[in-house]
Amino acid sequence: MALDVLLLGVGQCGNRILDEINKQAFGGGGRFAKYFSRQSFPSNVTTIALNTSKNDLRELDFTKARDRIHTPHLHGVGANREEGKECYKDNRDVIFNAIEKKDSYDVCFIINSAGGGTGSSFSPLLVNDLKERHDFQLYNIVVLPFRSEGTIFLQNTAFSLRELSDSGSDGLFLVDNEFLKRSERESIHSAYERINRMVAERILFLLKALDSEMMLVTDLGDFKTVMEAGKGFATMGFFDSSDNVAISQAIKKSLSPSGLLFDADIYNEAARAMVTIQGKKESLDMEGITKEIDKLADEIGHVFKGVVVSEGNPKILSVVSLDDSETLDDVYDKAVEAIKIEKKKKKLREKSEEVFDKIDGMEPEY
Ligand SMILES: Nc1nc2c(ncn2[C@@H]2O[C@H](COP(=O)(O)OP(=O)(O)OP(=O)(O)O)[C@@H](O)[C@H]2O)c(=O)[nH]1
Ligand SMILES: [Mg+2]
Repeated sequence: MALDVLLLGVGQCGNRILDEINKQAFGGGGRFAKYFSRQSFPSNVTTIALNTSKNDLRELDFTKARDRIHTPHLHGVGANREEGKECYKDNRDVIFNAIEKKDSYDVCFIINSAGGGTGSSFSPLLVNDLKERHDFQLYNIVVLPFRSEGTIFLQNTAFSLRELSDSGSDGLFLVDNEFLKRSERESIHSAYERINRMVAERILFLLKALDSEMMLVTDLGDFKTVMEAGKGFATMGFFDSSDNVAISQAIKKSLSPSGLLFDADIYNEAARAMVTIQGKKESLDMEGITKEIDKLADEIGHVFKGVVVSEGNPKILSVVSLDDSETLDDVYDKAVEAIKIEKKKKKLREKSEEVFDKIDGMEPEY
């Protein structure tokens, strides 16, 4: 039985990643593929893009018009999470009418940035409401800002992650723009596109890993057990292998910094893991796979293993829940500084109003 999956992309970042998922699922068949081709998802996937900004929604190329839900608020909420929360509450019915067109799902992923206003404020409330009304598993995919993006984005990140963690979510996958950026020369636009491609590829692989009917596969139960461990945060690793890479090496690569979406010291910070390998039969050295996974389990604890026979050289997806995170600690230290700066500025603003007091009771003389 195929899984029923709900993918929600909220705010600009979430919308774009969702659109990239749709693009890859359609086989990248060009701008108009949505009009004639069928999604090649293994599961029954419903995709919904939610945004306060009509323009952001209009930009999407691969997400059907009926899957785009507009909850109007100017051109977005301008990174103001309080306005975002109000807007969510005003539009709850519209949102749930779209989501509940279908009776039920097995699992849901909500994708958004932590730094912006719309996605970061909608998603904790959405999780709360969804968990109250349904009993499917629900995970968040949250994109952390470049650290240079400013105080408001950092402050939003800190509060949004805390709210998500209290919302009843079954786990948060972190995607770190800062960690994934390359050189200063790469434009922000191409960095976004590259990062979005990475995230989309991993999510599609994960759906395949959870929804395969072969032997030795990982399933939604294994995934749940991995995500239940640790502090509720997780990273995802990936490696697309070529001919002359040994499988043990490929597994290691998927867990190395070049494969991860969020920086983690796997051997010290991991709680549990799930490693799924997909590739042509001849390339799947089962002994090598078992040996490497056992070694990993010795280091970090339980590791679920899945093997899916398909075409091409081996591809590896690693899902790792985390007990600790030095990177996240650092984000919160920076957020505290950011909040202090904003506080100081607010005080200054209040003070600057006093300048008008100087002419209280006076009139212009001509
Ligand atoms: N990886 C990635 N990050 C993005 C993308 N678009 C925006 N971001 C990041 O998301 C944060 C900004 O949040 P947005 O998602 O644009 O904000 P929003 O949810 O639309 O909220 P408002 O615009 O404030 O209403 C920043 O940290 C950006 O770096 C994208 O396409 N890919
Ligand atoms: Mg926006």
